[in-house]
Amino acid sequence: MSIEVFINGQYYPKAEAKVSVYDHGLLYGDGVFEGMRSYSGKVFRHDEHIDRLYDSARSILLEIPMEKEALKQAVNDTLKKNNLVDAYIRLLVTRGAGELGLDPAKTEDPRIIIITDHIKLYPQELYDNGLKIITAATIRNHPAALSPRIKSLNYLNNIMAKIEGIQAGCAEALMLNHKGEVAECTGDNIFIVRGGALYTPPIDAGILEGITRNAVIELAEKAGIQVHQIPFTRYDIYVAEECFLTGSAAEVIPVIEVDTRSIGDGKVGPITKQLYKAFHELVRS
Ligand code: PXG
Repeated sequence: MSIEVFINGQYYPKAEAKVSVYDHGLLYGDGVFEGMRSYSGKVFRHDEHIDRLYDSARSILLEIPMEKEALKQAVNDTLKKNNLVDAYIRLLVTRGAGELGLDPAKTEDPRIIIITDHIKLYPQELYDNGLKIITAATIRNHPAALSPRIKSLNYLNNIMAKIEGIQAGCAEALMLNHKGEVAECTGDNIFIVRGGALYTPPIDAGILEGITRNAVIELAEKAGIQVHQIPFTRYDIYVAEECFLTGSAAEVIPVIEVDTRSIGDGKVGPITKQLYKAFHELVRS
């Protein structure tokens, strides 16, 4: 059976799920999105994702023509319609179609699109043995230009860095902020371990407030691991004992090399393993 895609209350087979070429989401990247996961039929941290979507939309003056509860229900219905239990969900809201020109007032009828499918960002081998990453020359968007807290349909900033990573033979790339501090990776937040404590950049380092990041912070604190959300530089990563990334698609994935430096002893560390295990238990509970 083909995947059925939700667009503004109707379902369309994957091949027929289309929007106008005049949609400002396509013309200008004008819109917002969420990438979420369901486990055993339940969307992980559904409310948090929905809240972040509405906050992204509010900050770009885009009014989502649907109540939060109804949208949540539509996500669950779309999963059911596709008989998916362990799935990836791409929820997006475009500004809608209209005349050419940047002015959002030229558009009407935002498109609400729900795609439920599968995603596999990294092969299992990388979860077992860890990822190698490099620092991209492309810095993360300056928060005064476009806040990295907005999950907008314009991901070119991250895509430019991702290309740099791929060209260097790495599946992910680290991005710094305009101050030269560590921000995040192209589609994942970053954590390091030093002296048995966990460090991750604060939100005002210019990052997306990852929902997986927040879940891992809670799990660490519950396990009695100290968590510090403070700015740090690449130096701190190079001398760290462990490093890992978090994201809805990636979940928790170890990093064993950054900019050709082995992290710790170059093997997946014990705290990374502990939090990986705790995260998998959490999403399946
Ligand atoms: N930083 C950025 C820039 C992201 O795009 C994260 C951090 C992690 O946030 P969450 O809330 O997911 O823990 C993201 C999320 C994809 C894909 O299709 C990307 C993300 C999530 C899901 C799918 O590559 N990035």
